[in-house]
Amino acid sequence: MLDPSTTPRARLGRARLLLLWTRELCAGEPVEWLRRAVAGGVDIVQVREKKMTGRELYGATREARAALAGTSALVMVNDRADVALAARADGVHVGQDDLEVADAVALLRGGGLLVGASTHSLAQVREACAAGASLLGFGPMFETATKPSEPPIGPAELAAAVGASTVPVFAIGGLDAARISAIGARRAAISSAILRAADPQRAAREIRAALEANGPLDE
Ligand code: TZP
Ligand code: MG
Repeated sequence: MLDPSTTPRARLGRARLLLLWTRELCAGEPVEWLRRAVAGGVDIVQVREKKMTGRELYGATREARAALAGTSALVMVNDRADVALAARADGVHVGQDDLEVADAVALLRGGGLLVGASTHSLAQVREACAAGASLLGFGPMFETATKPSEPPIGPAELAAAVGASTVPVFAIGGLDAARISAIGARRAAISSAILRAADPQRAAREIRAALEANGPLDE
């Protein structure tokens, strides 16, 4: 577990494991699953709720913040910069169909918030870095029921993305500990393999160990 007193940016530099938290995917009570996952080694929680209204997403984000108070976990909000600001989250995560990275940065950086961006190609990695993104998701590495629409990307592209990026890159899409070992990822963003687990703390711990076994972080 990281020190909660350090800045979000410093914590991001050492972060390995990002959890996409979606309540309906949890195999048990969602806030308990969140707490247990963070106890197992999750560094960043992205509140990802595609079906919620803005007010509900605000409520879920506040709930995550309250549940994780006293831990060093960062809390980010998927899609909605306004909700991230209102709920005093640590940042927002935007995809290729959301606000542009530069606009999210312009809105949020004054408050010191982080802007994460989803990328699916080297060109998008370079573009997001140039626009001021603080962290990137890159994938999908494997097919996943969580986001069925995109074709998988191979491990060689992941290595190229990490090399091209000026900010931390989190591999995403259908990952578990074995697949992380197979593709050599040092950082990952994960939903099902933790939230669907009977023991989310153990799942997070095993995934984190696989990430660490792939080598040290550059940042
Ligand atoms: N973007 C690409 S794959 C994905 C997102 C949001 C979902 C990751 O979830 P899982 O269940 O770990 O495959
Ligand atoms: Mg989005």
